[in-house]
Amino acid sequence: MNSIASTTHLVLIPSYNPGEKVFDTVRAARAQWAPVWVVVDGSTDGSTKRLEQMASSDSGLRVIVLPENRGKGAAILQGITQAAAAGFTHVLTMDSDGQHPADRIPAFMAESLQAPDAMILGKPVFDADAPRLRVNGRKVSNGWANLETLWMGIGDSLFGFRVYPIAPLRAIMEKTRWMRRFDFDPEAVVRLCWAGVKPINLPTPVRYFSAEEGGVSHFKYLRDNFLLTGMHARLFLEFLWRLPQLVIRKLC
Ligand SMILES: Nc1nc2c(ncn2[C@@H]2O[C@H](COP(=O)(O)OP(=O)(O)O)[C@@H](O)[C@H]2O)c(=O)[nH]1
Ligand SMILES: [Mg+2]
Repeated sequence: MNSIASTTHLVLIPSYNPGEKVFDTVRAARAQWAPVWVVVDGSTDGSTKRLEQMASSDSGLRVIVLPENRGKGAAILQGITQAAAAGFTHVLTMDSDGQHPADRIPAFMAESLQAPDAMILGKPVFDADAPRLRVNGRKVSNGWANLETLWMGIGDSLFGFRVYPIAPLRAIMEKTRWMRRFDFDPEAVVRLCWAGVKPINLPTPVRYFSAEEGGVSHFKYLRDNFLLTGMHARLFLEFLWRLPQLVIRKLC
């Protein structure tokens, strides 16, 4: 494989009952980059064994298996803790279900190598199949995230194709019990902005697959919108407390 090999930046793919698409997703990521780590989060769909088989013949691929499902953020925290222990400084997170474009990995990594203190955020470019409810729903989360950071430049609060500097992300996650499920992506960008990590946004195509095409989603509309609303309520209260400091930073 002619993928780019790195000792500082790795691709991290959290995975929970992802369906068939995960195998192509991992192959596509590996074609671009090494190492790629998959964190299997208590999957029960048989994907674990097949992923472990793939890793057994590929030194650029590692599969970390967690015994029970704890959520996307919890899986990412596991991954970045082990990545830091292995000497990595940055992770590119991407979904396991084929929605994110693996061919953008080198461009995101190059941007991060240029600006290692920044976070590189994908800004989704939706195809015609994207469900309107999801596209419009994220405008609400984006509005809150921009207010909570006084418009410091978050292009999209929910999109999971991103490069994070590991150290500040870990420090933030270790201080809270939240950010373990679908509240991970928006809370991470808001808190990293508060911590002074600058966002760089790159337009990124995102695909939506029908169930017949192998599309799988674990987003539950009521449960997860409830989680996201509670998260923005928490962040908004903390924002009020941080407001003087944020205004000073904005003006300087
Ligand atoms: N580790 C882990 N990852 C998850 C879990 N739920 C979702 N993910 C990851 O988050 C990505 C986005 O979730 P998904 O269910 O596809 O939501 P959607 O794309 O917003 O409809 C998935 O592709 C997985 O990579 C979970 O419970 N555990
Ligand atoms: Mg998805």
